[in-house]
Order: sequence, then C-alpha cells, then structure tokens
Amino acid sequence: TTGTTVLAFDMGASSGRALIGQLQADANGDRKLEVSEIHRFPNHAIQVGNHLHWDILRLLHEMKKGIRLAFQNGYEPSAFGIDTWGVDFGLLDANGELLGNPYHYRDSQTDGLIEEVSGLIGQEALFKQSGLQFMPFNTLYQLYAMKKAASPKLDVAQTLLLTPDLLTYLLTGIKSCEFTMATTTQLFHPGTQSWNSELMDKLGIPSRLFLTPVQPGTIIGPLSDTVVDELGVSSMLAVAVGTHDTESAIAAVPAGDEPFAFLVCGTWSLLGTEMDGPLLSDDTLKLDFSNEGGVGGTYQLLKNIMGLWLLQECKREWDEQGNEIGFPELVRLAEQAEPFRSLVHPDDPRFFSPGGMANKIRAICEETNQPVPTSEGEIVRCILESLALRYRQALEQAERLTERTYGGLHMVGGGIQNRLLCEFTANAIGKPVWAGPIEASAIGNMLMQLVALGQCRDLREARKLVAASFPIDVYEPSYDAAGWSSAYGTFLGFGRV
Ligand code: LFR
Repeated sequence: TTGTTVLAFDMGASSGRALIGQLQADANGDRKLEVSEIHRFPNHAIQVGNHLHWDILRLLHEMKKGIRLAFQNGYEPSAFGIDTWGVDFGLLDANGELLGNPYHYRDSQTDGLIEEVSGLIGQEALFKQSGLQFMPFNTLYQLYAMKKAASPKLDVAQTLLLTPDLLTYLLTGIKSCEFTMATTTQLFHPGTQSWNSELMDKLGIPSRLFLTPVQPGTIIGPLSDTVVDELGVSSMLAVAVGTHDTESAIAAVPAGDEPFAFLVCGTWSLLGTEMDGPLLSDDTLKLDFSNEGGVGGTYQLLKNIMGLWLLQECKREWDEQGNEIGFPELVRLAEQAEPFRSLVHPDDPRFFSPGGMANKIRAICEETNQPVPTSEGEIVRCILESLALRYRQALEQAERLTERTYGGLHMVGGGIQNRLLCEFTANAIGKPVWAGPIEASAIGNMLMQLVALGQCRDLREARKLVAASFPIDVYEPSYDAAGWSSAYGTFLGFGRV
C-alpha cells in the first residue's frame, strides 16, 4: 500500500539534506515511516569584510535541486518542510526583497553584547521574559548589534524572517513565522506567548518586523508559480514544521509517556528534558538553561553545549593543512590514545569563534596544568572525554532543576555515528544511552508534516511511529567507572556551570 509522501529539508551548520519520507502500512495496517536521502550538500560560512555570512542563495539553489531530484526519482511529495539551526534571520524590504546576506550566528558583531544588554535590562529581568540561556548569538543581540552599527538595513526593513521562514518564503512567496524558531530569539515572551515589544522598544529594535507566530503543523501554502514553472514539477504544500532543527530532532525521540532526557548531537549538543511549559525558576537562571518552545505544545528545558564543533573545527584545520584524516580514522586514533590525559570545559567561550581550535585546546590544557595534547588522537580523545563529562554535568543539572531522575539518555542526530562518543557518554553518566535515530531532525520535520496532513494525530502518535520505524543502539556503561568518576572530579574543578 502506498501512503503519503513528504519531503524534508534539514539544514545544518556544515551540511544540508533533502530527504523523502514515505508513510507505509503493511497488511495488518501497521504503519512505518521509510526515509531516504535524495540530496546532500555542504553549507559554508563565508567571511565578507568584517562579517561572517550564510550563503542563503546557494542553499535555495540546492533546495530547488532537491525538489527537482525528488520528482525525477519518481516521488510525488504532497508537502515539504524546512528546519534549520536557530536564531538567524533575513530582512525583507517593502517590496519583499531580501536585504543583504543574512549574518552567521558566529559573526563577531555580538561580542560583549550579553554584558551590555544585561546591564541595560537586568539579567534576571531578561531571563524571566525570555526563558533563555545567555548565548551571544541570540537574535536579540544580533539586532542590537545592527542597531548600534546604525545599519540602514534596519531602517528600511519591513519584515524579519527567521532562516526556515525565509527559505519557505523564497519558495512560496508567503511570509510566515513559526513558533519554535521564534522562541530562540530571546525576544519572544514565554509568559504572554507573544513578541516582547516592550523589550524591543527599550533596545531600539523595530517591533514592526515581527509576524505573529504559527504553531508547528500549520500549512503555509503551495510552491509559488514561478518555482513550479522553473523546476517543471507539480506543486506541493509548505508546512511550518518544528522549523528549529533541535525541536524537530526532539520530536523524533522514540520516547514513551514517561519523562525522558535527550541529547541532540550535531555541531551543537543540546541536552535536556521535555516539559509542559517553561521553567523560569531562579535555579534555571543560575544553571543557565534554556526554555525553548517545542512541537505539540511542549517546552524543552535544555543546555546548549558547544558540541562536536570542537572536533569539526580541528578537522577543518587539519584538512586545510593538507593533513586530511576522516572522522572514522580520527575516532580510531582517539580510541588508542591514553585515557583522561587532559580535559577541557567544552563551553569555554574561546571555542565559540571559528579557527585555531587545536591551539585553543592546547592553551587551556596548559593553563590548567595538564599535559598538553599534541597528536590528533590526543586532541580528539580530549574533546570526546570532555564532552561526555559535560553531558554528565548537564544531565545532573537537568535532574536537579526538574526534581526528576532519568533512567538513561536518548541520543539522536548525526553525532551518534561517533560510537566512541556514545560509549563515553554511557560511561560518564553511568546509565544506558539509547542512540537513534540519526536523521532525527529530518524525521521530526516529516512527522509534523504528517500531522498537518491529518496522517498522524499528535506528537505521542508520531513518536510511536518513530519507535516502530527505526532501530536504536543501546550502550550500557561498561568501562572504568572509577576512572570516569575521578575525571568528573577534575572536570567540575573547572568551575563552569
Ligand atoms: C543546533 C542549533 C541550536 C542553536 C544553534 C544555533 O543546530 O539549532 O539549537 O542554539 O544551532 O542556532
């Protein structure tokens, strides 16, 4: 039996993907989601003068190619959805044209602005009206940076579209704003569930730019006629999915009805737990967790951790030096390196900006009187052990905040292909890790399309579909408990929450 077909675009900081999802039912009526990747393309940050940008038109080009390929391969998707990283945006002028190249969230324009804005508004006040961890890249600081730079773009802009909404607009001509992305801006008020125009006024950010958010699962509208003509395909409906990739990934965690802890593992690592609403307690502020809007009326209490970015950057540097080593080989070298030789706190702010990663790691090891890692294997081992210990710290913090304990950790996303990281994590937390699915963001994206199309009732039913469709790998804690717990002691000594 042939069922519904949907197309998901999942845009990550290092690559983008187009995947087809097909909902199939067997003779007993048991349903499964089958996923196949039809297009994958790199995504590069591009430095132009003083600013770091995304190449948004290249992404649009690759997405069009993805649509064409879908039809050429004989699929007839009824809908498509787009999810991307958080916080970034484009501005449109009164004619609906894009004003300039969107900034990359790692652009240095926001350096020092957390402190400046906290000085103006008050850290606690800012937290209570946004619920977010203080991350330098939040949309709020980006817009404040433009304001401070007297950017003429801000004056002429009519509409702000967050990246997934912008890409949807470029394919449909329809402007929209999806809720989960809106909650990454630090300008959306979790109490009033609306844009915080009072805060915008105080900071000189024009509130006219913001559209009223719609919930994930809302149908936006068809591909524009020009795109349909250009590509020679039949039309399909754009759906506002959980357009923030992290939220789509969490939607695809194959959890049941019990509270659960998750780790979305990609360029970033997002560790937390699903809630019915935001937890705006003093401890949430103290431990610097985020409350991000999720799909199906959920809120996700989570910690943003620097993640595999550390490894990606080292690899990029080594590649550029002509020392090309694939990820599997790097992981193998790490496996052979000496355990617990040196550790860093992955959220040291120095790691945030691109470049010089291996040297930053070495400098921090030296500062903290540890052996300085020299070989690739030593550096990768340091990164992976440090991440696993960071996960333990964040998991314990999440347990403290929610006064719950979790029996294990669901890991999803591309990072779980790194089996050593999954093993280390199970060992560090002393609990099982349930790893899968890998393509969680794309799958979660598809799930909300199925909800929009009436093929799936809700998030609960969607998660059952994931559990029925994709295998998971179980990692039991297995190795050197004493070593891990003493390493954790060292790690906590770094004194960073
Ligand atoms: C992960 C992610 C995180 C967000 C970061 C920057 O891909 O979306 O949730 O904090 O990227 O936008």
